[in-house]
Amino acid sequence: NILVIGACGQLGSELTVRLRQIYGADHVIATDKKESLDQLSEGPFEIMDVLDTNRVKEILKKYQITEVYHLVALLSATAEASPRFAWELNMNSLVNILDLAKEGYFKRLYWPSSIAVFGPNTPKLNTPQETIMDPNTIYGISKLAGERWCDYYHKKHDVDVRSLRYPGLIGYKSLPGGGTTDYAVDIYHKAKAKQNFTCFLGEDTRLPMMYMDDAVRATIELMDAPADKITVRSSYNLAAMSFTPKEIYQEIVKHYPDFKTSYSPDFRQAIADSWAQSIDDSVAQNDWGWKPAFDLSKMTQDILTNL
Ligand code: VAH
Repeated sequence: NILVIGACGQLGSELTVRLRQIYGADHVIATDKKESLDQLSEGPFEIMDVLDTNRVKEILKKYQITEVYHLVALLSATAEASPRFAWELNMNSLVNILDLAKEGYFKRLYWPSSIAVFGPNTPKLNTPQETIMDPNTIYGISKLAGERWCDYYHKKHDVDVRSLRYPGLIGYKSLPGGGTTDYAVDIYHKAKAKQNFTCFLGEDTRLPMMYMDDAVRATIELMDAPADKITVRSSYNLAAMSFTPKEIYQEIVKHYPDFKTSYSPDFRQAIADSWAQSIDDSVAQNDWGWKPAFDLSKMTQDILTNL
């Protein structure tokens, strides 16, 4: 059976629904610290604080879990407001889960990293899999440290942990979750609601982005790949597209000619400026056949049709 930790989050809610479609609702146990969501109602749900190791052990045994998706973290902007709690939550939860894998409570672990592991001195264009990484946000520091713990536990204890450095993820089924890339989620809601949009990043801020459908598929394809195909046990670079607030606005205005936007950069501009602008994911393509399906125009079409 599969356990999703953080099932009510932006990624967790969509990943849980997809996993249940593939493996059957009863085989995918959704957990979160807070109450469940309507879209998770057709399968088992448990309230669980990932930092409560005894509670995690109880759930792993109760449902005979073999695979864990540990998705809990404070995202970049939120983490800057609570650095110590973000470090404790993002790091202690991962190390707890890695120890449980090492002790044999389950077989395979997925844990998300991010382009936030790249920093001001990382090459910004076609950022390679192996490169300088000097993140200057607590979120990025916690994801970089987490990658090192994953690689260490794979090499020292043969833990089958797999990870992806997600670009900014854009999904329309949940509201923005405290990420620096979440302007690209909010802009669609505002366009659909016929409201004007104010972007918290400058119009030319280019960032790597990915439609949630692609991110969910990449995650499941990586977890289904044969172990001998996986050459990266820190975290794989993963890419689909890169765009600026101006470019996404110009795509949306094709559908909503009266839609207006303005730009008033805030503290999140400095976070965005420290990150890579485009990602080289050739290692993921070569190891397990990664191929994105959505570009900006196809994503915009899909979101505005379904929102
Ligand atoms: C954030 N959406 O903004 C996340 C992501 C690329 C950044 O990890 O914090």
